[in-house]
Amino acid sequence: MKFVLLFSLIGFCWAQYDPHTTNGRTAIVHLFEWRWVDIAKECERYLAPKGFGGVQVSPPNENIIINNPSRPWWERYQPISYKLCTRSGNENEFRDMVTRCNNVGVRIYVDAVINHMCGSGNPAGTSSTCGSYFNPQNREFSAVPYSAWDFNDNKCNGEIYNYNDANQVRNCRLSGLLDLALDKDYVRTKVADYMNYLIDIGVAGFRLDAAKHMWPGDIKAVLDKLHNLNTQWFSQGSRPFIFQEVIDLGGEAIKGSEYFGNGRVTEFKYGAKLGTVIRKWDGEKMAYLKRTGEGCWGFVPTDRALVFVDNHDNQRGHGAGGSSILTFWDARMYKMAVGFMLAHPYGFTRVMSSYRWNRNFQNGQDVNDWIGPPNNNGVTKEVTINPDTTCGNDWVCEHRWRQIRNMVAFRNVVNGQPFANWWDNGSNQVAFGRGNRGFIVFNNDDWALSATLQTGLPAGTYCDVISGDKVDGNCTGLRVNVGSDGKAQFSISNSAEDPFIAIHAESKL
Ligand code: QV4
Ligand code: CA
Repeated sequence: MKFVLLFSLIGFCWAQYDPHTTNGRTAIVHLFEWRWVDIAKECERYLAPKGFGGVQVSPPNENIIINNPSRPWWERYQPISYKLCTRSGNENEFRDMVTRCNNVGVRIYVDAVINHMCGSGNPAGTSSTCGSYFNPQNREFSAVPYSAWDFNDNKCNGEIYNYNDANQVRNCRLSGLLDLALDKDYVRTKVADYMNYLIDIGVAGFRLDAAKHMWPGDIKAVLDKLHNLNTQWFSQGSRPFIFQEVIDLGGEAIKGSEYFGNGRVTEFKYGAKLGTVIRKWDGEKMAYLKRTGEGCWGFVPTDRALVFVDNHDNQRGHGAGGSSILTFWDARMYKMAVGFMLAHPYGFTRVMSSYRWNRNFQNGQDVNDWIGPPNNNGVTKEVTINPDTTCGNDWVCEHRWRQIRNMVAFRNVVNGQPFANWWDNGSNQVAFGRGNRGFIVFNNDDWALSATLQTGLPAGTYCDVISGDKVDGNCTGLRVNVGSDGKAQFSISNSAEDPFIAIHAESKL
């Protein structure tokens, strides 16, 4: 009996930190602004076979339609109701996506915008993706319904100005967005009903948008109302996976650790640091990455961290991280950063998948940072797939880049293996392994790397999964010969297309 109790307790305490991926898959992809029909297809044709654990989808609930500027991506962060209709699709398409993805072992995580409704300055009307009526002036959202009683105007009648005042950060309006009174059971119940509707459809968990702007206790009150996951795809008693968007780079009243009781927390310091190091700014060197993780840099503990190189905000100058953040626009450095993140054991990892837009920098600011997804007169374009497996219609599909796709597989192969065999040249040439299952080498110096390194791997010939693939018992890219002593010779030119090499147990010939 005692053993059973212990087991259930362990199971219980892991609950909301566990992404519930199938066969221990270790990374999810944010298919930002993708349509539900395209995500369903991507689960079946790509994400399942390539070992992706799941997909973070854009907010599926009804949002305001903004026409000035023309349909910005951020209109989806201004809820009008919890009806499932947006530019990504309708409820039937959402249901079909969740079912088809779950059926091939790929989870769906919903971006839940529950701190607020639309901006206070918008005109009343039915300019919304489901046509529901709303009136920001009198706080009326008739399709929920919400009224003035359900907002925080009596606690704070203004915007957040001082991020050192926890009360302001939680009770005032973030960028003028009408702030919900999540201390009220009526509001908590409306939010929980929305999330339970999604849970019953089959989603595996949630990204809690603007979590910093909600009291941890109010979030917990909502989470306590949530159903267990749908037993059609999840084991009995599974709790929704929760990761909270809390931007904490230090120096503010709100700390990410306040939210650990509710679930994981986004660690923005990770992408900011990695970007600075790989850009070699501020005298940073990759050799300093030897002690990455909570120990050395005050990061969120690895079992509470949701980590990423860039996200939909900071890839376009919104949110946190500043100019050090690496994105698909800086492809060569970006692949190194994503490769490092996926090879290192720290955190639960999320890969960004973006669309291109025509950036227009004026005084260092991209004045086109608002531009929404590729579209025809507001209708989001299909994700077309080219013969070379890249995406068309201006979808970037970073998750389909060989170097990134193969590092997602690398992370699965080495899952559970310890960080080992670190080597560096005191500058920007570094290498490390994961037990006896994987090894990676980077050359980010301005001269060639040539070194014989202890990989920790069994003797044999391995295909480098950065320069190519293992196909029909052959390597389409570089080969690495590991001797019986586990050592291998590595040469990486500093002008190589991708100046890093990665090998693992499943790329062995
Ligand atoms: C404007 C004025 C306000 C005025 C208001 C009146 O600036 O002073 O009171 O009108 O209506 C858009 C516009 C913004 C506008 C606002 C409300 O950009 O100018 O205010 O709408 O009308 C995204 C975008 C925001 C966008 C918002 C809502 O980044 O620009 O605001 O969506 O459409 C902090 C938070 C963090 C947050 C980050 C961006 O701690 O939680 O800022 N990140 C999340 C999401 C992000 C989203 C929000 C939160 C809000 O990742 O994408 O903001 O849901 O760091
Ligand atoms: Ca709030």
